[in-house]
Parts: sequence; structure tokens; C-alpha cells
Amino acid sequence: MELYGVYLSPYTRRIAIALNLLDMPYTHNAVRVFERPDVVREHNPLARVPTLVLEDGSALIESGAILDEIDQMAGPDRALTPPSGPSRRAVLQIAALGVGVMEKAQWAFYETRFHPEEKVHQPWIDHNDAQVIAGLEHLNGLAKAAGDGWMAGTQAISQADISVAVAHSFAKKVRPALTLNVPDLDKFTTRCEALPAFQATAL
Ligand SMILES: N[C@@H](CCC(=O)N[C@@H](CS)C(=O)NCC(=O)O)C(=O)O
Repeated sequence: MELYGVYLSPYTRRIAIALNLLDMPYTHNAVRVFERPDVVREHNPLARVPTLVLEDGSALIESGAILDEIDQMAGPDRALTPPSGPSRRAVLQIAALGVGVMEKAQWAFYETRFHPEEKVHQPWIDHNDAQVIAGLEHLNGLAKAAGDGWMAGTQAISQADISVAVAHSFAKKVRPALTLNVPDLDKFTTRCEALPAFQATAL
């Protein structure tokens, strides 16, 4: 398998970490999609990352759909999302909160990255930043409740934990000026980032 995209992309990073946790070998193609969209477009008409190219040459796109397929490949005993029931719902819900934080931090970041100064709309940045803060504060409460366990109450690390820690680290990286008071989430993310599967994808 070949995974396209740099690890600064939180969507790409959550795929890489899931693959690492499941001991699924892959080659990492750290293509910068904005500089070389042509490289990604060969496999994905949208020229977006993550794109995961399988051994048979077929390509998977959209991180949620890719993770779903990775879980299928791993089988129900190893999958990082429970197959059914309340714990599945909890994992998907918390992972969705993580993805929401990723998106909002990304949009606030893109506003200055891709617009000339005179076209930057500060109220839009503030709107997104407020959602990042609200999302992380909510996740801080879940981290507090989880204590030394996992976010969705699973026995082992799940997609929820991966997405939350990746979102938190990404938000801190691209929105460093935000004032965040999330001590329990800090502890949780530090614990996740220390795992070899995370370390192998350092930002
Ligand atoms: N919803 C998508 C988001 C992917 C995404 O936004 N990728 C960014 C990099 S972080 C990208 O490829 N941007 C290039 C573009 O949109 O032109 C997912 O979860 O995979």
C-alpha cells in the first residue's frame, strides 16, 4: 500500500497511525499536494490527500472511508472501531468531534495561507477558531472522564483516540496563538503521542 500526503495533514496522519497500530505495512509518499497535485491526481481526480493506493492499484479516498476499509481489512477482532452497538456509536461520535476540530483549524489556517492579506476575513477566522476551542474544551471533558483509559470507554485504543489526539496536535501546530485551557486533553494527547504508532508519524 502507498499512502499519499504529508503528516501535517491530520486526515493523512490518522490513516498512518491506524495502519501502524494494526501493523499494516505501507510506503509513505510525502507528497505536498498543493505543490504537486499532479502526483495525487494520478490516483484521485480531486487531487486531495489522504489517498491510499492498494496493492491492486485501486485507490481509496476520504479519510473516514479509508479508515472504514482499513478496519474491514483488519477484521472484527482487530478493527479500531467496534462493529456495532453503543461503543461503536461512541467511537464514531468522538472521532467526528476530532475531525470537526481538524476541519475548523484547517479553515482558519487556510484563510491566511491562501488569501492575499487584503482578502483575509478576520471574522471568519474568529468563527472557526471559536469552534476549535469549543470542540477541544468538550474533548477535554471527555479526556477527564476517561482518566487513564480511552476516550470512548473501549478496552484498547480506538479510532476515537487517534482522531482526537491528532486533531489536538494539529490545532496546536497551525493555530499556536489560541488560548487553550485543556489540561486533561493535554495529558491524553501526550500519552497518545508517546506511542510508537504516533511517533512514527511525527509532524
Ligand atoms: N474530508 C477529507 C479532507 C481532506 C483534506 O482536506 N485534505 C487536504 C490536505 S489536509 C487537501 O488535500 N487539500 C488539497 C485541496 O483541497 O486542494 C478527508 O477526510 O480525507
